[in-house]
Amino acid sequence: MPKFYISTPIYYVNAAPHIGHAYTTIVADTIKRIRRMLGDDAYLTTGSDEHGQKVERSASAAGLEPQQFTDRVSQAFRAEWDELGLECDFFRRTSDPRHALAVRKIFERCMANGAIYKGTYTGKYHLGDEAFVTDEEAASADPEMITTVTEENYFFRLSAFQDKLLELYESQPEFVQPDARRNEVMAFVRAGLNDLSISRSTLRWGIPLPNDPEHVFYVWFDALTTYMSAVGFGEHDGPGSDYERLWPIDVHLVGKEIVRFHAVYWPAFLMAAELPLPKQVWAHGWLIFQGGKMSKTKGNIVRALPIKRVVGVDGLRYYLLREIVFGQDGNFSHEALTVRYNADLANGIGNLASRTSSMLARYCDGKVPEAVGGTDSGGLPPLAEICIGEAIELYRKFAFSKALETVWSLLARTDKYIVEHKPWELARADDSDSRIQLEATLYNTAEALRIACVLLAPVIPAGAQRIWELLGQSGAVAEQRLDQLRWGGLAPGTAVGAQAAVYPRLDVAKSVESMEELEAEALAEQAQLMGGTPAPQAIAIDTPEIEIGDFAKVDMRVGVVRAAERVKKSRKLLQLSVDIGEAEPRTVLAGIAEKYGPDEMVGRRIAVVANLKPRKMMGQLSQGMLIAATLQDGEPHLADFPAEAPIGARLG
Ligand code: ME8
Repeated sequence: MPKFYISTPIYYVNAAPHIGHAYTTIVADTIKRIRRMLGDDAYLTTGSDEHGQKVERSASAAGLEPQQFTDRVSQAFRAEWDELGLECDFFRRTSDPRHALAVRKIFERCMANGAIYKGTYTGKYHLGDEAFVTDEEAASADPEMITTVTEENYFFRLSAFQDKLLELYESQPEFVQPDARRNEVMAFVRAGLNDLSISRSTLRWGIPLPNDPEHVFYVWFDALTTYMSAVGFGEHDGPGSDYERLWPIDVHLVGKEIVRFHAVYWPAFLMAAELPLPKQVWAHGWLIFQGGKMSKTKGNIVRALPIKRVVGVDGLRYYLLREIVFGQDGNFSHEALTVRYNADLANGIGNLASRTSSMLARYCDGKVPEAVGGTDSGGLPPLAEICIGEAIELYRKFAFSKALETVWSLLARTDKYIVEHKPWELARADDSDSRIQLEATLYNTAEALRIACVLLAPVIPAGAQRIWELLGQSGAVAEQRLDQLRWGGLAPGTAVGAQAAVYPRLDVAKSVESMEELEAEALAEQAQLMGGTPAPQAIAIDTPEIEIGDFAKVDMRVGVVRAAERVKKSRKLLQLSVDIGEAEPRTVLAGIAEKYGPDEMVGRRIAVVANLKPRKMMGQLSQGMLIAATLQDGEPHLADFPAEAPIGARLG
């Protein structure tokens, strides 16, 4: 059986999981399911990227040791993938000692081949990407993210690999995909490569270098190696091992912002270590929300679990794969997601499934009839065969949206076929010719549905399994082979399953509201996850220094709460009407309802950030933020003022 091995990036633990992470992991899970249904022995690896300065900083902000902090956040990622039903075979943490074995082994091989040297380097450094950048890149980056670093480091001789890398992209055009990303990578390499700093002596939270334990590996040399350590490289990598069976990997699936690390650094490291290269790096686009790429700093983040709780895993998966053209950026919207769910899942395949099963129950004693003789098959058998071929080909190219369109064309044709043949009239007509026609019509309908169901199993696994059972099929639909799917596989006489709504229709407005509500709660829970309980020792303030001008940008005012009420169905949110001396009081939503009741709030003088960009929560614009401290108990403690504090006075 051919093997197939795919990875997602390993996610940083300095942010809790959001839908951008879920997107890549869902797509990777879908690809794995497709490959398995094409007969491959398919594996998926993911994990968490836990070393580095940012994590050290986040851990200390949470009052935890880096290991404790990363244990907690890494577990949140793992739990998220479980709850979304994603079938990850390997989850590798960079803080796992087994991972260190792999990093050291690659390093030693690179060293033995002369690709590593110790030197001093001064350069512009991007704090967000944790990488040295060119002057040009520094100029176009957020200036706050750029700093100058001089250090004695170990360097990887990346500059020596320019020709070999270009040869790789030329000889294997599929190595970086899609083509736009390949061109970008090639232009970057053609422009000349700088050597790469791969160690730090100023950092403790990392893997010590085997030859110089004062240094720890820095970021990409460490992180990229996970794809190999996950399958045992450096630990059990001899004959018969997972490593031997699965490496080289077939696809690294990544977001487009990290394509360079995967398509330039990584193959260069492996070339230097004389190890087999990945077969492909596939870089997808970004989910855009509220006008930008989601980011913790911008606060424009959406989480996957609140969505799953309202539209189910299939609703989320279907939307991401159907609505967003894979490879391109795509806007995320709760409303578009729900509308899509209703149109294609509830009214589309869900409705066809319940119509089909109820007609089989009513007219055929709950059994699949024979399709002998009888009626015109409405072109369904050849259309189904074409769809099978096309969907498989499109799936292989990761053109998910088009593949789904193809399957929906079969579903639409089947709906039309029912309307044209009116089984209800044939059933009433009580003659043998009508009976034959009725049975043939229902057979063709059920068979088209079965084929669509198998084709869709990688994308909407839960609903596909329900439809499978509704059609009386045994076992798991996921065990079916896409490439062996043919018209006519439905056996006459099969007893169909009990009827059930596969995808109940949703009220769009209410569903969006529930998702936003759950989102606000998830946000508060995740803030707690990241914030944690401070350890009892003295805290160290190690946030970067700012200029007075930076502070002056934040306009904080004394306000008084004029009215307060709980936000319906939310445990955490209070809606406040806050007077900061403007003509009209503002509406501010605050996640404090578990600590403060509405009555306690009215008349209270509080500190409000008055120039924060308004944020929509639960369909309402929140026009400010209250200042509160989170102490050991994890609860918010409001900063407040005595009654004589003048309303509207500026803090600072
Ligand atoms: O970059 N849209 O980790 P990370 C689509 N640790 N995908 C998104 C997204 C969005 N808005 N936001 C995040 C790292 N992603 C490194 C990787 S790999 C050896 C080390 C997804 O936590 C996308 O896959 O910042 C992106 O590449 C990844 O999350 C970045 O995750």
